[in-house]
Amino acid sequence: QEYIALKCKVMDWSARAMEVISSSNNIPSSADVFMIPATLRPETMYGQTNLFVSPTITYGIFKISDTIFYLATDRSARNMVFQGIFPDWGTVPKVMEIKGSDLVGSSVRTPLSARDVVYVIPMDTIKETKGTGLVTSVPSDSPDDHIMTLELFKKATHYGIDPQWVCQDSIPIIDTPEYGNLIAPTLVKKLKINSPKDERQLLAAKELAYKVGFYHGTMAFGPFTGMPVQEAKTRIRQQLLDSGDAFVYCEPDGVVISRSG
Ligand code: ZZB
Repeated sequence: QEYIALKCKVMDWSARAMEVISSSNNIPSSADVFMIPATLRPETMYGQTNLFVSPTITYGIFKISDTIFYLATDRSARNMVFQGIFPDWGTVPKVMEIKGSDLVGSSVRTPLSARDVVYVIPMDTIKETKGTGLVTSVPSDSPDDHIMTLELFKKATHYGIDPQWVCQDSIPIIDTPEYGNLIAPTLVKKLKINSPKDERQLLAAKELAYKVGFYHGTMAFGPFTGMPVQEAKTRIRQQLLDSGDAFVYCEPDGVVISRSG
């Protein structure tokens, strides 16, 4: 599986993350830390409105240089080691750990997004075993992201978050003949999905959104407006790689690398 790993620079840490990081003393205050969500849909990056972390995952922070650090799961870092992403081949340059729950409320800059700076919010259904364990929220085109956003806003107290962190406006970025320019909210309504726990319907909605978005979608935002998604996808992917805002991250299918880092 080939993901695009996006470099989202931390603009502000949550109070809790700030405490953990400054007490560890391993990251110079002048350094940039990037949270690294992994996506299969670079063409949707215009529509990012939040960044999801799992409150129950412990993430690692990895040193790229004296001034650049990446934040992702240990598991993804062990894969990155063999892909020339870290400075020394074969070595995981981990400098510290931080809990996902501590990251919530931080803010990051999101390359290409109409929103620019977005808040980090929690998502319980993130899998440790996939991607980098961070997910960029695109509620216009991802049914999972749309329903999680609604849930968090409705039950902010239960999730221990400030409702203002949850972005309420999906950005129309892809138009489809079948479901208009906000395919995820449309499918969530049509399939009567009420909560992130409606796993079966969410899976169906996701598959449909992937297919219709890719085969019938036309860009409705940004420099490739009017271009079919199939064509725009490779161009936007390349643009993100060329600008240095993203890198390719590959995951061996079904293989678990168990070497400890
Ligand atoms: C932005 C985005 C925009 C995504 C969209 C999807 C869609 P898949 O589809 O199951 O193979 N993701 C990435 N890592 C994780 C994780 N660890 N746990 C849970 N979800 C994860 O997985 C790939 C997609 O699932 C990724 O692409 C990411 O969300 C999320 F408009 O990134 B995506 C119809 C889907 N649309």
